[in-house]
Amino acid sequence: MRTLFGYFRSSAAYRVRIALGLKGLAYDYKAINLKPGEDEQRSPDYLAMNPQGRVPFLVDGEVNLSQSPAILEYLEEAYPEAALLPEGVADRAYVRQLSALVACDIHPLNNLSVLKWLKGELGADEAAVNKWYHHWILEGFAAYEALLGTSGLSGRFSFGDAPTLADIYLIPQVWNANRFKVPLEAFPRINAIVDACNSLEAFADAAPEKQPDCPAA
Ligand SMILES: N[C@@H](CCC(=O)N[C@@H](CS)C(=O)NCC(=O)O)C(=O)O
Repeated sequence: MRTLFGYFRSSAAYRVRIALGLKGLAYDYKAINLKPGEDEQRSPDYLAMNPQGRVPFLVDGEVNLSQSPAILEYLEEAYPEAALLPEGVADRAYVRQLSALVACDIHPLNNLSVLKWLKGELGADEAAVNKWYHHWILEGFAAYEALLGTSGLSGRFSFGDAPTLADIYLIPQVWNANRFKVPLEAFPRINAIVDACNSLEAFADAAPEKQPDCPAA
């Protein structure tokens, strides 16, 4: 039995959906409604399973995991096909470098609880929150775009011509950027990779719009 607890708009859950799709692993999807006012992530039942009260959460047989980086690494080790990391040690580190750029330096600054705290505790208005959001994405994507250019390692995808963990982190972050109307014209390499990824079924099927808890689905 394999169950993914997620939310259609959660980019961390989106990462896991892509990885499960690329590896051809079937799963049940349980939606946890993060919408302010619903806050199902704070329900006693969910907190008993995942005390951090965030998504994603994966149950894979006896294995129970939160934190998308841990889940992705677990999936890669437990189900090596299709590989999401390249062969060589230095190449693997490069893919992890790009992944961490998104996972550590962009996403945590822009996730729901941080935005709520900026508004609620620091009194930031909508314009200030948007400015904050745009800043961290633009700064992070500028570095990602530059690395794609200088490394000489990118191809159709962030590394070479097959999708890796780096793309799995990048695509949901781009979806978030589009949602918040962050202008992405300055990032032609990233835009080309987005098109390449979204032409693959695993990426397309993992999109927020395709999830059963998406109101428009
Ligand atoms: N580092 C975590 C981040 C998880 C996370 O922040 N998830 C967000 C949705 S993308 C969440 O559940 N937020 C609920 C909340 O902040 O109350 C991961 O990668 O899994």
